[in-house]
Amino acid sequence: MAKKEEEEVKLLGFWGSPFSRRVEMALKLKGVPYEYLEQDIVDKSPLLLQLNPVYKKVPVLVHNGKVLAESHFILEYIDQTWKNNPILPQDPYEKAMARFWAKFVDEQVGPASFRPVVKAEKGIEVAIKEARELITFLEKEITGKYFFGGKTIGFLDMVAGSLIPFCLARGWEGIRVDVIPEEIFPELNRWIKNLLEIEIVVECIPNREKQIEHMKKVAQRVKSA
Ligand SMILES: N[C@@H](CCC(=O)N[C@@H](CS)C(=O)NCC(=O)O)C(=O)O
Repeated sequence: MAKKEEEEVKLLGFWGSPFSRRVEMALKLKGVPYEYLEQDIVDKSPLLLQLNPVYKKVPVLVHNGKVLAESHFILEYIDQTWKNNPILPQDPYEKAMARFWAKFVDEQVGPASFRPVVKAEKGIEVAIKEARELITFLEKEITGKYFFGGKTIGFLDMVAGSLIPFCLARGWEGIRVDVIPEEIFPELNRWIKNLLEIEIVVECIPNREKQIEHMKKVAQRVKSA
């Protein structure tokens, strides 16, 4: 019998990047072995620039010579290539909604949650209020559900789960800005606890102290830009 050809899966990522971490979650959930190539996202490697000349960002996935960028598309590619443990819902409406909320998380919730620390032009209080107004939509979405994906983690859990538990819920320790306190967002905090029961999620969450130091540097870099 012909031996199945070895698959080549490489991931260019950065330890503190939620976009990289969600791709690792997906690969781990599918049980796909991969080689991880840690990248410097400030002083970028020739390899990163060569593989992602358009955005010059991580994550980049290389599968048998095929190169993919942008985490949402990478997650979809992984889901369609390795069919076990589905990530996206099969139902067309549910699938569209998972994509809708994932886009909302990355384009709205993420930047708004960083604004209180890095670019609070209208002041920290206003920036926190604006971020919380957006997060309220997610609080409503997760109410009554174990995960956004139902009983098991799915697309939106990976997208939101790579951003919220270690960026927002860590409360910007050291800077003392808590965007998502339990009193205001009990359902999301319950969801975070559910996520933390999943081994592959925990494996993908960066070290707390390292993350806090990193976020302080990011805030400084953005402020002085
Ligand atoms: N939309 C992209 C965002 C990726 C992204 O922002 N990656 C950051 C790391 S967290 C990066 O590589 N930044 C380098 C830069 O902005 O030059 C995705 O979903 O993959």
